Amino acid sequence: MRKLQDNHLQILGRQEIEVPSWAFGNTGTRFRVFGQPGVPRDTFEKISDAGQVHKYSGLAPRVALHIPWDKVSDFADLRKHAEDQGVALGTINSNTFQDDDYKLGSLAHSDNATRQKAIDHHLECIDIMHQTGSKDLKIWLADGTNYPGQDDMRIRQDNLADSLEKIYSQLGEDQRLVLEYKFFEPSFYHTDVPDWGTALMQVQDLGDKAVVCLDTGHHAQATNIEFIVMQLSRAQKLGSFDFNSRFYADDDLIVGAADPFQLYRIMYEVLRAGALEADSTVVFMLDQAHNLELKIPAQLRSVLNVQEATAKALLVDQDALRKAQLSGDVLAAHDIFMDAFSADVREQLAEWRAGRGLPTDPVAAFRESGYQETIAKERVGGEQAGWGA
Ligand code: PSV
Ligand code: MN
Repeated sequence: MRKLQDNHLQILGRQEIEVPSWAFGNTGTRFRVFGQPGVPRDTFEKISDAGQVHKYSGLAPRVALHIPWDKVSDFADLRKHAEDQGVALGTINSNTFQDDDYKLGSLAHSDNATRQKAIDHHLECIDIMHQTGSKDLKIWLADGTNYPGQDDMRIRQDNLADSLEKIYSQLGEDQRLVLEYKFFEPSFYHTDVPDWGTALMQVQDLGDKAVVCLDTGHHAQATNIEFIVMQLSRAQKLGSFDFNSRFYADDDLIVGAADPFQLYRIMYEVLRAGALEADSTVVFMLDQAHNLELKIPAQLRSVLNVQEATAKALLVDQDALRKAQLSGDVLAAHDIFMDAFSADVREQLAEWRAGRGLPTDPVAAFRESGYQETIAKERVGGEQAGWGA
């Protein structure tokens, strides 16, 4: 069985996976949101919970925020609180999908006043980024239509380009605009940014500081996502990942739970793209909702799943693989690729953790810590955070 070598361990040592603040709040389906005791009542408590994920895994040093859900009166205070918990504030996600004014769209809207409101929201997000020290402004739009003829798709695409240009022009020197696509939902007929091709065209028109976010749950069944990773990287527009897994649509389940083999294939193309190199600018993030399971251990499981898939991808004997490919030996090439996937890296990763003063089993260590019981006891009263807060 192939074993992780020093150079692999070095790469694993610098892996960082951002966790989303919204993973710690109450969520559910459109039928029901189930509450859990101890769920945060404000952004500060969400950050404290996120700090636990990093404390036990050593993999999650940043927390992504969603505006306005995570708006606080003093972001300097929040930044300091994050530092005290051993983490930093990361990607700022805008939100133009929960306001009546955006019923028919936001940045692509045909009405200029509504469009301006959405642009202004993004400028506010940029202001916040200056206070939090965040580098990325991530934009996912619910814009689209439900019925053929409802609006002019072409004009909307031009409107979107114009809105993005206005936002892009206000970015700071080291800030980026990251455009996320999703093939449907909440719109069912057409979506204004439905696929990587549209996202790529839009960001290519903007400039170097505009890149694409690939959310693994945002594709049709059987889409070859690793191909998209490769293609965006060739275009130098692979900006970030929202990791999660799906059985049907945008399920937002634990990454690697539905299809560990797909996650491995994605991480292999990530590796091939140089996105695990020290100078890479690609950001890795989770975008998940934990409706039934406890949230902190679920986030821990998720970052560990990404690490495990990465370790397996690192085990691919790339020289042997290329040789087999060039000689046209289909089965040998496939065997080499599968061999790394079949390797059990869990023991080596546990050793790696022990060497860094981390618990060999982070989920068990968290469970034994008593943190979950403490927050359940202490966080009473007030309104729990959830979808939309
Ligand atoms: C949309 O489904 C999405 O994936 C976007 O990333 C949002 O920011 C996130 O969910 C949370 O609403
Ligand atoms: Mn997402």
